[in-house]
Amino acid sequence: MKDKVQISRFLSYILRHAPESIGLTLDDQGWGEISKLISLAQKNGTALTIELIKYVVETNDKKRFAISEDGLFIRAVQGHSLKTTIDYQAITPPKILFHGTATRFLDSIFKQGLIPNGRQYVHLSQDYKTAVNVGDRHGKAIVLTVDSEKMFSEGFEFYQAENGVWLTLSVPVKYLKID
Ligand code: HQG
Repeated sequence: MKDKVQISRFLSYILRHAPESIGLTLDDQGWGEISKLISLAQKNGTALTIELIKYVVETNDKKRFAISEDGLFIRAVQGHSLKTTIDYQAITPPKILFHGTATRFLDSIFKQGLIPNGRQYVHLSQDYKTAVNVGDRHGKAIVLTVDSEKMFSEGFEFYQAENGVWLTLSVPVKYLKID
């Protein structure tokens, strides 16, 4: 049986990026039927049970997934590259937000601004340490400060996923500062 981390990765891949890879269909809010997910995953050689899925969802370090109130559906709460996902509600962001990246991306970022790069949104965090961890995944981490207050006052929309991750479509260079 796969361990918790492997299952979380599998669910991330299926629910954020490629449900069709196992033949699963998600609705326009990103929900997939758990019973179908289990049977399709089985055919794909990944043994899942409802108990295992619930356990992974509940204990997930970043609360990446949510199960519907009726217990029948599951979705990823952020991180999608799929176009049809969640209608997040635009809300007022904190004054500043952080984006962790790798030093090797800085030249490009300070030319183009932050772009989603395959995902639907640029991911930001309220917490500095989280940004360092996100940056570490890509190389030598560096944290950028985003002037979200100014962006918001100039018409940019911000969203917050259920797990606290902040999302916006892009961040132009003028709102970015190296921490
Ligand atoms: C970079 C994880 C060059 C951007 C994390 C990042 C997060 C540019 C990379 C979530 C650029 C995309 C998302 C530009 C942005 N030129 N590079 N103009 N604009 N980039 O993985 O934010 O564990 O798609 O800085 O914790 O690293 O999966 O995004 O380095 O919350 O749940 O392009 O994924 O969560 O990388 O991470 P990613 P991210 P999970």
